[in-house]
Amino acid sequence: MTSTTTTSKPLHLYTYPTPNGIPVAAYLEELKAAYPGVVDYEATHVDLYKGVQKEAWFKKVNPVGQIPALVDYTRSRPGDDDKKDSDSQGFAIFDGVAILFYLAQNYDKEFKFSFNPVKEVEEFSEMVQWLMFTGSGLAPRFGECRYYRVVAPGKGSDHVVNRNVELLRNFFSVLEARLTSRDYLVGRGKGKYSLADMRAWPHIKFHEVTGIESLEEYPNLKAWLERCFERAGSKNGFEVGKA
Ligand SMILES: N[C@@H](CCC(=O)N[C@@H](CS)C(=O)NCC(=O)O)C(=O)O
Repeated sequence: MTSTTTTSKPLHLYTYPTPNGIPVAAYLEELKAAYPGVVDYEATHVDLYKGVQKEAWFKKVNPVGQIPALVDYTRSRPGDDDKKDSDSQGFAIFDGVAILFYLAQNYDKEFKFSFNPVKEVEEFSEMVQWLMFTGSGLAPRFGECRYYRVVAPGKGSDHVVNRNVELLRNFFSVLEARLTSRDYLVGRGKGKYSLADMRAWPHIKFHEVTGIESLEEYPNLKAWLERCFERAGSKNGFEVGKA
């Protein structure tokens, strides 16, 4: 893979099945099933272990050089409308949460997996809060724990390794408490499966690589993970972007 692919599908996802990549694939799968004939996409595997994400062609899609990234071929970048260059075709979005919001705004008009920011002000705000919780807390802490355990074992002091696991456990406990008497993180009653859940569950799914080997002490979290993962969209999304 040395360049972006022009496809017949309106949306093209560049990804790898990591906890940051899976939420976008899972959402696209949910949207595809919920809006048949309206939402469709193709996916390209970006080989993170070969450094494909740092190649020049990919950095035109995501200047940060990371997955996930999405190109929407039904739109163009502001200012690019008159360009003929194929590089300028499509509107590119980087960062998992930004992509989820973009898809919600443009492809989930009935708020099936989101909340109406005007009519459901509190729910929408809570969804943003849990998205931020994962994006700025759970995900980076997960990354640190995995790094010292899988990528660079023995390179971190016991203090650093233990502190990261302790902080991650705290995030697990926050989720455990939130999920008391609820099925999903946000929504009235028992809640509704939304972006907030989609962004978070893949991190919990991979808990073993962080050093938290069992979820037995987090029964609500464990049940929620099973509930989220039993969805076809989750199972399909989990496979997207594999080599
Ligand atoms: N904040 C970003 C983080 C993305 C991220 O960390 N992606 C990782 C994979 S999970 C990646 O591409 N790593 C390869 C690299 O940084 O070179 C997001 O949520 O999209």
